[in-house]
Amino acid sequence: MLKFKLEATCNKTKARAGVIETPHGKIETPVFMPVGTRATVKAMAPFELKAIGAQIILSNTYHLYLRPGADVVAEAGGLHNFMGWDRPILTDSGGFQVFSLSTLREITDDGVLFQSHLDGTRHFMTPEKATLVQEQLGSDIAMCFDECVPYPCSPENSYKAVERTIAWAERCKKAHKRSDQSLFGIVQGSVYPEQRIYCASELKKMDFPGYAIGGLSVGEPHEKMYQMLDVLSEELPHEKPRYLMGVGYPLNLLEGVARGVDMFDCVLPTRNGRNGTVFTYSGRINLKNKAYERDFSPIDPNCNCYACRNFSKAYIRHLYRSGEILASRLCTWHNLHFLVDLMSKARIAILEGSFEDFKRRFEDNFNDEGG
Ligand code: PRF
Ligand code: ZN
Repeated sequence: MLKFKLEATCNKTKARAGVIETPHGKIETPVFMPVGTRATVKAMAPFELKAIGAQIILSNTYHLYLRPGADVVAEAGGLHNFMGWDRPILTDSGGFQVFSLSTLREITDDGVLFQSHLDGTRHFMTPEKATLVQEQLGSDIAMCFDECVPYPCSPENSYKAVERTIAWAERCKKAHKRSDQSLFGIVQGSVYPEQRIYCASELKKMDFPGYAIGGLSVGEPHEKMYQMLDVLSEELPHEKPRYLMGVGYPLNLLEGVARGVDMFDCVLPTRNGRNGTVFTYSGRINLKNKAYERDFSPIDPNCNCYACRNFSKAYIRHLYRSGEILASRLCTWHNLHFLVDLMSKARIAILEGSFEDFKRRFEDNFNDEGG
């Protein structure tokens, strides 16, 4: 069902520009996917996401399974109908959230027993169930149920998770029935190159229409993440899309693109936006800072988002200090625009053969230590 066309590759880095075709339309890559965990991208209505240029959003199996329940979403006609978003949707399998959010986890080869973070009820999630739930949600792209280990992790424990992730991918693939939905495999293996290569090569045999790189951006040094991406850029099939899960810090995005990653998602722009932290081409700033009390310039003079075209830093700072919800909305709007736009600029640079210059210029201007 899903088609991926590579349009250009950079001749100095491994960056690629491509187009993914889904039942809900085309996605130009590289792409940043805003996160709509509970069937809403926090603070943004779907028409606003369109105004920003968002091509695809991500939602979460774990959350929607617990509330309102996959049957409710199915009865609404699927997630697109339920939330009023008619562009592509990718759903994560819950393989990450069940480990990071629930309590009393008990993991066996069969699946994961966990207690809901909402009401303490007990549930048993399996690869088959995660696949079925995603079919009920009706996303365009579904993810395999995987085991994401924390960092640091011993090679032995990581290897066990890799074996389980491979076996579970096999079961997800077998359970997956919807021909209008594409199921992606997820590569685990912590920071161990041999395990990453092994996991990727086993998943490759199952011939998934796309591959995600999981288990990164979980606290490891950036250099380790880049090393894993370097290893996988050779191992994963070139003609399929590659998705780096949970990465959204601007410098990491460009390093990922340079290593052949096509898709990214992260809560960073929405979460940061709600507490007044915004990205600019010169770095990250917090609008609550006293320095902006009388700064009547926009968040970023180079940005043409709704927030930057109409409001000043001083005004948005005032909204934060007054507890007005428009503050969160404007900062979320700007941050999402910033990342969506960064990927679209990167894409144009790849097509024009100037990606390496573009990346260097961005890095030279972006002064920020964090990640
Ligand atoms: N697995 C899944 N979802 C994820 C991750 C993973 O490893 C990550 C890791 N950064 C984010 N989201 N299924
Ligand atoms: Zn802006």
